[in-house]
Amino acid sequence: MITMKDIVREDNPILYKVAKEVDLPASKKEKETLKEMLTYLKNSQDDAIASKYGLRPGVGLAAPQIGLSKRMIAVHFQDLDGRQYSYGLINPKIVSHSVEKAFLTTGEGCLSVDRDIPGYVPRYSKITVKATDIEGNELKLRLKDYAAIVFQHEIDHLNGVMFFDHINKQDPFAIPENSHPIGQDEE
Ligand code: SB7
Ligand code: NI
Repeated sequence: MITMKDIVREDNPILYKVAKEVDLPASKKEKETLKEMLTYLKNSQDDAIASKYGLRPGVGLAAPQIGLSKRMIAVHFQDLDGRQYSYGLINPKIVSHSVEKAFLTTGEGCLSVDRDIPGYVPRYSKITVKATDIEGNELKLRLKDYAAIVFQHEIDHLNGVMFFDHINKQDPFAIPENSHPIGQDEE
């Protein structure tokens, strides 16, 4: 079972490397790891299990965050309209994106970062992602707003990019160009 002791922190160079493509079909071990990553997310969102094992709640997890430099991510969350997203994905790729951006009014956090880093993180408001799921099916997902933000946070981890890399250093709460807020005060 994956717990916080398995999660590498921001001082680990693996988080700043470009992760390797997974050869398809994925191995049994790679698929098991991806299932474990998804289980971490589900467990972390169950109050009883999370408090028993000291899990920080997470909506996504990328393989480099457990010390594995391979292009695999897991996501498990509901968007603001209540739509459930639960996927383990191999070699996810953003194949197109909007010009328009979006940002969470609360900023972002990361399981690999043990401190609050305030500021808006500009993301594309719409993306199309192609990936292979755990069963080996090719998927094409059209995502917007909150869902698009979560997927971009995870895919960034595969490219050695952290959420704080996107925050405006001069003015962390400057409204990004061409963007709309997501969260309490949206629309
Ligand atoms: C806020 C949090 C996340 C994504 C987008 C906005 C995920 C946090 C958990 N992770 O560290 C996953 O990489
Ligand atoms: Ni993260």
